[in-house]
Order: sequence, then C-alpha cells, then structure tokens
Amino acid sequence: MYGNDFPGADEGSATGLLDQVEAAEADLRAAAVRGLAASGSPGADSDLQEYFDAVIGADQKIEPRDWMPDSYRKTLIRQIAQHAHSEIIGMQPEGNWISRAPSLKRKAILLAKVQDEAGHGLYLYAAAETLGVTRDELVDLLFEGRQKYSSIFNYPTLTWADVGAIGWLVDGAAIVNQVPLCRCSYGPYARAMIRVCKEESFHQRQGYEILHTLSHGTPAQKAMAQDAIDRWWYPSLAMFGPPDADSTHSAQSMAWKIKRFSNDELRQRFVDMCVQQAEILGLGLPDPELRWNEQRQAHDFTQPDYTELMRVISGDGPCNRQRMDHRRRAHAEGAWVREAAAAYAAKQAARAEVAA
Ligand code: FAQ
Repeated sequence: MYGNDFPGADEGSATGLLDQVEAAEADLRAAAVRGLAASGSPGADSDLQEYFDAVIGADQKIEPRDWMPDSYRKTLIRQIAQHAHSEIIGMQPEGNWISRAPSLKRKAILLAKVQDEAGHGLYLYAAAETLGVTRDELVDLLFEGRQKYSSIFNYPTLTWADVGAIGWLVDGAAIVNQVPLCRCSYGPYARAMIRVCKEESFHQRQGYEILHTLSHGTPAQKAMAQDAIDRWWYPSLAMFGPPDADSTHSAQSMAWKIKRFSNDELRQRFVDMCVQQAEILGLGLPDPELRWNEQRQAHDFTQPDYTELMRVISGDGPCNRQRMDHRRRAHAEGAWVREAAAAYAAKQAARAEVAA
C-alpha cells in the first residue's frame, strides 16, 4: 500500500484530486502571466467595484494590493483564520498518539504528519495577514471565542486505529473540501492551498495504510479499525458544514468564487470517494442506508446529526474545553520562543542597517 495505491484516477478518487491540484496550479501560473490586460486596470476615476467584479468574472486572482469590498475581506479573514486555527488545534488528537505509536517507523511518520499540520497553520496565518490582520489578533479572537475551529477536532482519539481513521477520513474530507479552494479567487489563499493539498494527500494515504494494515491483521486489530471508522464517519461528514439550506455564507462565498462548490456537493463527493476505498480496506461504513442511486449517479446516504454539529461548534463537544485549555497553555508556554525570535529579528535588522 504505497505510492499510487488508490484505485482509479477518476474525478472522485484521491489520484484524480491530486491531478486537479496540479491543473489549478498551472491555471494560477497562467493567470499571473496573463495579468489583467484583458479587463484593463482601473484608472484614477474608474469604478473599483466594477474592476473587482471584472477580475472575479474573468477568473483572475485578487491580490493583497488590490481594492476589495470590505465584506469580501472579512469573509476571507473569517474562513482563513478558522482554517488556520483548525490546523493548529488539529495537531492535538494525533499528537496524543506520538508517544504511543506502535513502532519507531510509525512514530516518525506521525511526527512528520503532525509537523506538517503546524506548517499548514503557518501558511494560513501568513495568508490571513495579507488581509491586514496580525496573527496575534487572530489568536486572541480564537481565545475570546469570537473565531471558530473545525468541529472535528473536538472528538477524542481512543485507540491507535483512530490515527488511521483521522488520516483516511478527516484528511480525506479536508482534501475534498480544499482542492476547490486551490481555485479560490484570493491569490494568497489559493497558493497556500496548493501546497497544503499536496501534503494532505500524503496524509490521507498514511491513514489509509494504517487501517489497511490493521484490517489485514488479527481479528482484534480489524475490529479496532472498524470501531474507529464507526466513530469518525459521521463527524467527518459534518466537517463540510451545515446543509446548503442552512449555510449562512455559501451563496455569497460562491458568488465571489471563494467557495466553488456547496457544502452538500462536497459532502456527496466525499461519500462517493470513500465507498470504493472502504471496500478495498475490507471495512464497512456505518450507514445502513448507504447505496448507489443509479438515477442520481451518486450514493444515497444518511446525513450526519446537524444538531450535534451545532452543539459541538458552540463549545459543547466531547473535548472542546480540553482542546482550548491545551491551546492556551501551549501559547503561553511558547511566549519565550516568540520573544527570542523577535529579539533575533530586531538584531538582524539593526546589523543590516549598520552595514547599509
Ligand atoms: N466546524 O455558512 P457556513 C483539516 C460554521 S482542516 C466549525 O456553511 P462557510 C486538516 C461556519 O464557520 C479542517 N464551524 O460557513 C487537518 C459558520 O460560522 P460563522 C478545517 C463550522 O464558511 C486534518 C457557520 O458554521 N477546514 O482538517 C463548521 O461558508 C487532520 C455556518 O456555516 C477548513 O476550515 C465546522 N465543521 O463553510 C488538520 C476549510 N462548518 O463563521 C489536522 C476552509 C460550518 O458564521 C489533522 N473552510 N461552520 O460564525 C471552509 O471550507 C468553510 O469555512 C466550511 C464552512 C465549509 C468549513
């Protein structure tokens, strides 16, 4: 189970998703070369809103230097910050298993994976900073409860198989959600997403490989893998957000080409992708209603419990308090690192000034 091990290279498969990331990357480069010549650039008196709409309409990128409506900026800050907080808090459930991984090799892989998530958080905070906020401000907003992080990270990791289920299902859902974000209209977010998706695809494979190994091990190991999938399936489906009818931001975010597909469209895509992969794992998905619908050319499935999603989002999930306490503690304990880095940067800047 290494390398290009997911079956098929169609739209929904993981290999197909990686192809889509590469296509998005090529389009980003082409858009940069093409510039805005086609729509012209705004003169002193031209209508900035009209120019913004033209850039979005022509599938070009809005860059930090460009004028943008305040509500576009606020929506991006909200989504990118929530995404960044999720990557950092998302280190906790798997970090819980670094010291208990079953072998040195598993430990090294998991350590690298969790470090990657830290890196994703950093790219995303940096992308958010291009919109005129600082990382400190965003972290304060999280601590004050005014910004969110993904519901999924409020569930506990009870066994080693949960590390496999997080890789396969949580990183899998993250990729399905994030591949379209590689085509987001805001340049810095789209560029960050390309790198993040390439790494997430590796993460998904490592989770899948853990589950494959367990599923082909002893009956107890196979049962442990099945139990993990049973517990992570519906929370993973809920990651895509409320159903379209209840989604506050989708319509506007899609009009601005921040989001390219609705929450329900992406959830459906994820289910269709997982069914075939579960068969190859030799494990089941815990939904008796799951079946192929010939007419829709998609699987029918049971929706996650959206009341539970709203409860978890509002702070009442199994691990919300623990995650936030840990995040606060880690931030406080890391203060000396931030101070040392700032002192070093100031010293370097002073030296550069003397040399100039
Ligand atoms: N959890 O109107 P919509 C990862 C909120 S990264 C918490 O539909 P929108 C990698 C939403 O903010 C996972 N809150 O919102 C990894 C809004 O509240 P607000 C994170 C949620 O923005 C793997 C309200 O509900 N990924 O897993 C959730 O159009 C393993 C109404 O919702 C991203 O952040 C939820 N599940 O669509 C790391 C991707 N769903 O702000 C470590 C980028 C909804 O008005 C280990 N984000 N809400 O108070 C997005 O694509 C979108 O923001 C959605 C939500 C799809 C999450």
